[in-house]
Amino acid sequence: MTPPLRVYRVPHSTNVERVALAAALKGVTVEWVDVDPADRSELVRVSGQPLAPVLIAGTGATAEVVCDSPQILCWLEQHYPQPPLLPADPAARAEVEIFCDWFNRVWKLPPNAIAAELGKDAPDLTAIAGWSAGMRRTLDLFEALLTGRDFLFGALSLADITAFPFLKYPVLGLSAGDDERFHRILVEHMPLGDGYPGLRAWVARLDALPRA
Ligand SMILES: N[C@@H](CCC(=O)N[C@@H](CS)C(=O)NCC(=O)O)C(=O)O
Repeated sequence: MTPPLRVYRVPHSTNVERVALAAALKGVTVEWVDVDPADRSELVRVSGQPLAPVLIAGTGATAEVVCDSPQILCWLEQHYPQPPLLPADPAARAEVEIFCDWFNRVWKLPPNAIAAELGKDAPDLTAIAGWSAGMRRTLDLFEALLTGRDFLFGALSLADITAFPFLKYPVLGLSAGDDERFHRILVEHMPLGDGYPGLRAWVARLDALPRA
């Protein structure tokens, strides 16, 4: 019997949505454990850190605990290889892996920096304007990647799953009940105007996919 797969989540979480998308595409049933964002004690108890998502595979002393959404996506890909979310061709696979790494370690920094700055008593508006301009510039990169193709690297992959929960904000706006500063920043600092048809169509395509 397949051991139960539990995933701890908080509401409106971008990183949780990555896991929900990948699990649904792979037909994996997830037992969601809802965590109150104001009380992370259960997350800390099960994983030693306060951030969601956390995946727990199995039960008891042999249970595997995986933190950090990129690690969880990797775990799902290894344990549930079908359908693959990484290309079989090594060069194409490396391109997707490099994109995901860039997205997680570089692209995410400006919106996080803006959120931290806005939390200060006297935010540095010049610094915010610089980070904001950097975010807007990346919109052109995503639009270019989507030229003549439906997904960022051709076929649906971890690149799309990794980026969509963040890039959906300027297209879809905030969902009901979502008042997170970080999400508002994603809406406000990536204005699309009348442009970015490829990005808009891609967001609609991804949003139509199931969630576990
Ligand atoms: N690198 C982690 C980041 C996880 C993370 O930041 N999770 C957010 C929800 S999307 C969270 O729990 N934030 C804690 C907080 O807002 O207090 C991942 O990709 O899973």
